[in-house]
Parts: sequence; structure tokens; C-alpha cells
Amino acid sequence: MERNEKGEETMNMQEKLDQILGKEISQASNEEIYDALLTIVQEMASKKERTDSKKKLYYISAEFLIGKLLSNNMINLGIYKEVKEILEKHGKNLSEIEEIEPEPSLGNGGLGRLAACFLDSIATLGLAGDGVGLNYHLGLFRQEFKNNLQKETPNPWIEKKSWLKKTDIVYPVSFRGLDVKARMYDIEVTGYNNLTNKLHLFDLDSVDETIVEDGIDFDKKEIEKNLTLFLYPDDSDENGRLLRIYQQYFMVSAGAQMILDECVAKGCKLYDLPEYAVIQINDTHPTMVIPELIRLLMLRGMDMDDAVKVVSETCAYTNHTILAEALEKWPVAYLKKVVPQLVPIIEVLDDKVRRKYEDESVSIIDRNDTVHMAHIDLHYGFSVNGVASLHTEILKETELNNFYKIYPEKFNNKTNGITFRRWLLHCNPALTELIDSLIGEGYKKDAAELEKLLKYQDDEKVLERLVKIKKENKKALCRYLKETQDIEISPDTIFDIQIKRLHEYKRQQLNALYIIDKYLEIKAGKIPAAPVTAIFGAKAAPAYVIAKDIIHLILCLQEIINHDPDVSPYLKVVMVENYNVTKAEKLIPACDISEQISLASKEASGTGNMKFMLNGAVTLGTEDGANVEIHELVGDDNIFVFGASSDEVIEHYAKADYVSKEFYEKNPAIKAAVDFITSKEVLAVGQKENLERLQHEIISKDWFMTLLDFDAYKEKKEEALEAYADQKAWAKKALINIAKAGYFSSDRTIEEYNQDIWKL
Ligand code: CR1
Repeated sequence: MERNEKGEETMNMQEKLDQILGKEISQASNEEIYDALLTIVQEMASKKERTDSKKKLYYISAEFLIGKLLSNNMINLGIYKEVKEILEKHGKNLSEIEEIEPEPSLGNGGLGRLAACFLDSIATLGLAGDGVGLNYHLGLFRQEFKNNLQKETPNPWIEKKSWLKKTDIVYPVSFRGLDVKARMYDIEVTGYNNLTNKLHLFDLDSVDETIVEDGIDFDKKEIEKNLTLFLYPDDSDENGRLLRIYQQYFMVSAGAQMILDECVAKGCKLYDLPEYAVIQINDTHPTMVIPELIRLLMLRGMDMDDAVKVVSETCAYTNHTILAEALEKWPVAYLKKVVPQLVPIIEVLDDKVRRKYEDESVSIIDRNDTVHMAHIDLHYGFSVNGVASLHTEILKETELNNFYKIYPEKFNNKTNGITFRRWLLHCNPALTELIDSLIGEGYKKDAAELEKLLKYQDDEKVLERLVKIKKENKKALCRYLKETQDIEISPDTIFDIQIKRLHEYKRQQLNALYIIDKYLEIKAGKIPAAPVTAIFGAKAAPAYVIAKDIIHLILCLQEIINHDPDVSPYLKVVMVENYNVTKAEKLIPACDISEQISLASKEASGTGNMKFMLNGAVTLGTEDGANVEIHELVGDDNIFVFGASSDEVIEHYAKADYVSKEFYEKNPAIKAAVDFITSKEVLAVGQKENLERLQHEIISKDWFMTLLDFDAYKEKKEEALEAYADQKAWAKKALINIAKAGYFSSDRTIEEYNQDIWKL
């Protein structure tokens, strides 16, 4: 027994574990130990629960891609090392125990992972801020590869004993002709050496997983049974789109009721709501919270003008994309079918706008009777931010220029960030240890201190240690890929990694064309100086046909190239199955070259780029999103930048003068690579229909200008591969990237949100 500050006897970690297990640690199974640790962590976390302060942030988001929680929580509670050592002493291995935890499948990509990093930083900074979202039983989907194609299956992740706590709190939610109850579940969010916040996830008791059959198909009309089954259910038909409206309204109505209840419980008069609550609307999915709050305030006796004013002073909006198709628009007819109670409110909101501004382009309901959700946020929120400086500038000058002219004061930039607890301390313990030994641990609370590393940029011993750590991480990844996918790769090759959702604008197809070009060169006898392993990880939205075709092509290339004895000593291709946070944590520390090759102007920020940089990978990228800021920080010598600039790209779109076919016809290397997509080699392992469709898309459309940047990409990539040969010079680049990554800590981002927007 030990004593606490009050002098009471307390159990140490070992005693606690023994007690919960009821047996020696060495006698317990990994499952039992996992359960016991879960109990201990939850108990410790709830003791740090925040006492409510007057003003609180509510971060509403359709996605929270939180990743596994056990280790991260133990790090944040300061018990990770101790537990690891105790387990080791008894012959147990913490990483094997980590494997038992299922990864919560509550997000899709950067937007959801950002929300999770933000929750971590909010708690770490000791701010009162909770997440609000939905409890999807079967998650996004699980990706499986069969016949070189993506297959989707459900991704159940909720187990009897988990981080999710069922509460008794229930809110009524009404749809047209259907009343349901939203039950709140909570996941504790531990801060690093600080308080515990909550992630509130709403759910419906009647949801029935057994209605899912044949992959991820289910009856989209059985709302009571399907409402919280999947994140982003297929919306290629009307019922799918209606289901998304059901989900969104369910989330925001329950969330809004909870917010009002909490504020009232703190003594808030409803007119003072903005002094008690600030709501950050994460992309357009939660936009209906604005009309819903107005409706609820009116039900409680406020007149509409006052309700509009109060809500407008409470809500702030983050834009995460300029892709038109991602900015949601709902036909009024759909809203009438699901949430008719919101329609008159939205009509009044539109009417107010129309009276004030003549400009049709800023209206909420357009001439086709479609509601532009972002426009609600822009008019009736008090802040709108982009997620990297270039992105915010494009919003101001181009995409949302008409709004910027009306509300210049609302626009602000908040360059994204990542939590270093997960993306360095947890995923790269060896690098963390090296940094600790060189500059102390201050950077864990103040990431800017990483710059202290700069003084070691010519220290050969330090650079050698960096190289060695990278090598070990690469070996670990090799073992992992062997175990999980039976793929053999060599840690002595350059690991070139592109992991992110699959989307044409991210241009995985450009990387694939480069690989084909390389393959053809090797076949023709041109042996590359350094062998490369090209690694991909990506899920494609189930209804996004071309994205799935690109996965198909990459899987075909993997099969052809890895089995070709002429080529595979110099080039291998790996497509990681079911890419998720857990896999990212293994891939990122093992990366040499970080592929960030989106068409300039299209990637709002990117956050993978920051994670790679922090782990000592060097970026090969376009001047897009946060790459621009990475470039500014590390300087020309420590990044490989190529391709058309965002201004040039925007001009091409404006003039509609980009013709991919011209590049295809004029450039023999491009022609050969594109033709290869339907060559007999690829057709022997792939599907004709998919490959022809993809090839046709590239030649006749290529909306994201892959061919425009092909030559520049190839040239820069060769330059990077050559530079790698000088290991010392490369290690110096890696070190400078790590040292300059402090700016991308989500602690910095959250401090800025709080100073400029939330004011907690
Ligand atoms: C953007 O594509 C950005 C994240 C987080 C994504 C990516 O560039 O890093 O958001 N947007 O801000 C998105 O998913 C639906 O939009």
C-alpha cells in the first residue's frame, strides 16, 4: 500500500491489477488484463472529470475518428510506462494487449481524425469542451480485398465491455410521422496531465444490426432499425439521402436539447446562451443545429428575431473543403419528408437574407428549391474558418468570395494540427525517447520547443540514431504486413507512402501512373539506383465508382509487380487492407517519403502530411493545403515540391482549357503508362470493365489534372529518391522536419480557436 496526499492508504498499480484480476498477472489472459486496465483507466479518468465552468464548447461532428483508446488514455493519465513495466515483469506484452481492443469505427478521414485530435487538445489545455456525435454500430465499413477489388463489410466495434458508457439521459426527437428517443452514450476524453472531458454519442435503442445482409446492404426505409447503423450510408438513391437527413437531425436535435438543458442547469437565461455555450459546427453535416436551436428557443417562448440573434452568436462553422459536391445541399422536398418542422424556419432565414442582399448566389434556398447548408452557417454563424492558410485564402478570394464581401469580419484561418500524444509519444516511442534525451520533455506541453533539436542537425551521432530508429520502425512494419497480409517487403528499400481516403483529387492515380512508368522502365532494362516500396492505404466510398477502380488498378499492379522477378527486386507495391488509425500508427513512423500530391487548391489542409513530418519523413508534395506551410517552415532543402500552383489550377478551371487528351497524345511516357492500364498484363489479373472505365476517365476527363503534373511529379520523385542515397543528408532533412513540426501541434490550433472564436 502507498499513501496519497491526504495520507490515506492507496493501492499501487500492481495491487490494483492483482485485485481486479483476482489472480497473478502472469496467470491472466491478455483479454482479462485488457478488461482490468479498462476498469482502472475509466476509474482514474472519471476522477479527473471537469467541474463545470460557466461557458462551454460543444464540438458537433458527424465523425470522431478516435482510434484505440487504451494506450492513449494511459499516456495521458501518466501510467503508461509503469503499466508496461509491470506487465513485462510478469511476462506480458502491452502491444499484444493493445491488439485486443477494437478500433471504434466512428469516422472516415481527416475531418473525423481532426475532431479526435481536437478533443485530446481541448482536455489537455484544461478547457471545458465536449464532443457531440452519433454512435454508429457498424461504423464506416470494413474494407476487404477480393479479386483485386474492394469489398465492404460491416465493421462492428462495440463490445460488452468498452469505453462507451450508457447513460439514462434520453431526448425525444420527432421526424414526420415518427417519434423516437435519442439515448446518450459517453466516452471519456482524457487530457494529457489534465482534466477529463466527454464525447457524447447519441443512439437509438431500437437499432437492429441483423437487418444488414449481403455486405453492407439494408432496408433504408426502416429508420427505427437502421438510423445509427452506419456512418455515411450509401446516398446514391433518394432513400439513402433521406437517411442522412434523419441521422443529421437526430444528432443535432438531441445535441441542441442537451446544450439547452446544461445551460439552464447552470442558471443561464436563454437570452444569455452565448455566454454559456459556443457550438463549433464541423463541416456542414451538423448545420441543422441552427434552425433546430431557433425552433427550440421559440418553443420556450422566445420570438424568432431574438432566437435568430442568440443562435447566431452561439454558432461557429468550420469549412473543410472547396469541392462543390462535398458542400451539402438538400432539396426542400426532402426536408419536408423528414423534418417538416424546420422548413418554415429555414424559409424565414432565407427570406431575411433575400431582403438584405440582392445577390442570388448567397441565398439559402436556391431557384431549384434546394437548401445550401453552408449558406445557413455563413449567414447565421458568427465565425467561419478554413483549415490552412491557402485554403482560407481560396475561400475568401474565390469559393466564398460573395460571402466574404458581406462578412469580412467572420472569416478566419485555423491551420489544422495533430495531437503529439498519439502521433509521436504513442506511435513512435523510440523517437520520443531520443528527443527526450536531447532536449528534455518540455516539448510535450509546448511543442514549439522541438526547435531545440535544430542544434543537432549536423551532429553525426544524433543523425545516425535517427536513421537507426527509422530502420527499426520499418522492420516492425515489415513484420506487421507479413503477419496481417502475408506480404514480404524489405526494410532496406525506400518506403514511399500514400495513405488517405481514396479520392480523385488526392491523385492516387498519379502515383499509380508513376509506378507503371517505373515498371516499364525496369522491364526495358533501366535499373533504378535505389529500390522502392510504394505503400498505399485507402478506403473508397462504396458508391464512388472511379475511386474503386483506382483501388482495383493498384491491387492489380501489386499482383503483377510483386510477382515479377525482373522488377520486384527494385519495386514493390503494397495496398494495406482496411486502412484505419491503428494501421496509420504503424505506417507513419516507418515512412521515408510522404506522398502529398493532391491537385493544388483542392486539399483543404491535410493532416497526414503533419504526422509524417513529425515522424521524420520528407514530403513529396504539391503546393496545396498545409503543405504550403510545411514548405515555409522547413525551407526548400527539406521538402520536394512540384506541380502546377493553385493559381494556375484555378485559372485552368475558369478557362476550362485543360484537355487531358492532349497530354496523353503528345507525351509518349504518359501514353505508355495510361495504355498499360488495359494491357494484357493487367487484364490478366483485373476486370476489363473497371480498367477501361478508369482509362477512359483519365484520357477524356481527368478532372483533377493528373496528366498535367505527371512530368513534374516524376522528375521531383527521382530527385527525392536520389537524395535518399546520401543517408546523412537525408537524416538531416528528417531532423529539420521533426524540429519544425511543433507548429502543427493541435494544442496550438486549439489555443487559436479558443482565443479567436470560443473565448472560454
Ligand atoms: C479535407 O479534405 C482536411 C480535413 C480536416 C477534409 C482535409 O484536407 O485536412 O478535412 N475535409 O480539416 C473533408 O473531409 C468532407 O470534408
